[in-house]
Amino acid sequence: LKAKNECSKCMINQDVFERIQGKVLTAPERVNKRGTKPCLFGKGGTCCHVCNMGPCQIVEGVEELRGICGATAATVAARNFGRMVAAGTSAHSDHGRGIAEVFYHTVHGETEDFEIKDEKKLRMVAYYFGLDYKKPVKELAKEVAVNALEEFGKQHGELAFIKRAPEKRQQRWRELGVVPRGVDREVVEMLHRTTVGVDQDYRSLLKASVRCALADGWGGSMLATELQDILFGTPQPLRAVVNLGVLKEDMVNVTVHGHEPEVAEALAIAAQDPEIIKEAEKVGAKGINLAGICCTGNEVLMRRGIPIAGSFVQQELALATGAVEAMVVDVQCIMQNVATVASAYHTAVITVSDKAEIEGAMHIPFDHKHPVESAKKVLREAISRFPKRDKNLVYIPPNKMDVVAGFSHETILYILGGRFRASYKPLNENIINGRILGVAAIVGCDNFRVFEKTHAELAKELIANNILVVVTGCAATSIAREGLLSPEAASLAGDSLREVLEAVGCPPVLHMGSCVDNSRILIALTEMVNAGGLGEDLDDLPAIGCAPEWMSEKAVAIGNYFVGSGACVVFGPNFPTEKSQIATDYLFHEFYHIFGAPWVVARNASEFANIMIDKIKEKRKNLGIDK
Ligand code: NFS
Repeated sequence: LKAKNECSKCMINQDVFERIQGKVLTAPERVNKRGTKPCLFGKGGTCCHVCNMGPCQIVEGVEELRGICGATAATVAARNFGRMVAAGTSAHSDHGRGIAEVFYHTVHGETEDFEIKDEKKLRMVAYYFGLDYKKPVKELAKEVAVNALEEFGKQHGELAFIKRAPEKRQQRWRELGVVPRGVDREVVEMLHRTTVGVDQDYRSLLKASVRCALADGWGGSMLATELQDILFGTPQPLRAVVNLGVLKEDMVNVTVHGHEPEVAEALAIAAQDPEIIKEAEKVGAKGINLAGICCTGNEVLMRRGIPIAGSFVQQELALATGAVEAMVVDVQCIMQNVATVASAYHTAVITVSDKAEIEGAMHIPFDHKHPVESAKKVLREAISRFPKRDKNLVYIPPNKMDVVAGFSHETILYILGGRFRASYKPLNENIINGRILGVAAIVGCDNFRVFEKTHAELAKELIANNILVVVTGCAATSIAREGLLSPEAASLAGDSLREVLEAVGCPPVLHMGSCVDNSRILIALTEMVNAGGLGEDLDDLPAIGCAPEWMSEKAVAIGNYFVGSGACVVFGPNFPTEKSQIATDYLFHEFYHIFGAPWVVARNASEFANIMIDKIKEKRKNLGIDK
């Protein structure tokens, strides 16, 4: 708690902490109780637990401290890194498969609740699948659905969206033998390679981890984004509000937490049903207030302008307001403790996915063929809890912030290029003439072990240096809380960037969506290459990515597909292979020669900023535009 009686991390007033202290134990307290130092072997990647002779904690360069099987620290670190990439890829890609199934049900008439909202995108995706994209929509959509599902189980050839990368990048991948064949195949192969006694060369393991990660970025995640856009609409800039202050005292508050937008979309439709509103009014509420948490929050913020109550680190606090009737969770990033916190209030934690149940939560299985019916069941449960709300326990912090979100790469085309000249050319021109120094992505999680506001401080530093910033995931929410996602924040930008932003009226930090939507950034970067003047491949661009507070394995997969695609990635405050200098050097130096981009680590906001600005300047120099 800082001087302002406010947690610098999640901006929650001291009153909330005092109220919940002793009542429920939350993650920040757990961090304190556990001490601040986690196991260094585990943290640095050199604890090997893939067989029953261990776990072996390995010290690099000490012969007697190799694994029982003889595994070196580099092998173990590379193996653990590969396993993180495989797990991360599986998560976002299974999300992609989930949405592909919803898409299949919808276009085969098995659910009437959803429909095709973006026909243009449907035809674009069909084109990449090699289909006759001019066919009537209904017929084409069925073929796209089948092809999308097949991408996951394909055994040979190349993933369809690989063709979307710049030609030169595709060539490099083919020469290196890292083009993903099928999403599931790459995940399974990575897991196989890393079981005891299989791939034991850190170089081979790390190279293979790129193939697996590319299956996420240019495969599962990209499919998720595109199919969601076709089904629920491609985001366009809209105004919305974030932070816990979006919860309402006089309404039934339902937070949607997790990742797949299907459930949240169905809840949004059901919440507008006059019958449901009447039921809410009957118990004395003014209606249903939906609010997002984590990436589900980002999905419905981007498409519907539904407010976000909180990022990953705020999920327990949303419940501790005492004002939430139900927290609906699907998959990913849901802390088990939400069930415990909820049990101290009248709140129901409702799991809806067959893949994710939580002890102490209520399970209402989601019927994918009748999503809105299922959503109504969930809302009725929430409504039934409203009369049980204890007013004495309710405290909704006033903190909330206006944002503009919804910057899909398609809308960036229009905003920067104008209605009649939709292209990334104007952006490239502004980069070439030096008004914009480059582009930086701040992505990934927020993390209870990071005590500074790294995201916002970094974003401020970058825009002050005329770097255009794009954000996704919980990083986006934490930057949004600080007011950087509004056009007014352009005043914090350097002079020349501000001029550009004011001309088009957009914020200096562009919210591009959830974590699967990092695929939008891959496409935006590719469009920059295609627009000309900034080289021929992604590694030529003055662009860089970072995840300053990464926590999930998904972030490692994301970072790895960006590096494999040619964009340097800075991670912090620690790196998962750190206890092996050899494996880390390979990722930090050798990857630069192989993929044209290295991994880097930074510890705090100013270190991040310095590294990122320097790297962008280096690229400008290589392009000969460093006047
Ligand atoms: Ni991304 Fe979404 Fe947030 Fe991290 Fe978790 S919500 S997929 S993993 S914590 S950004």
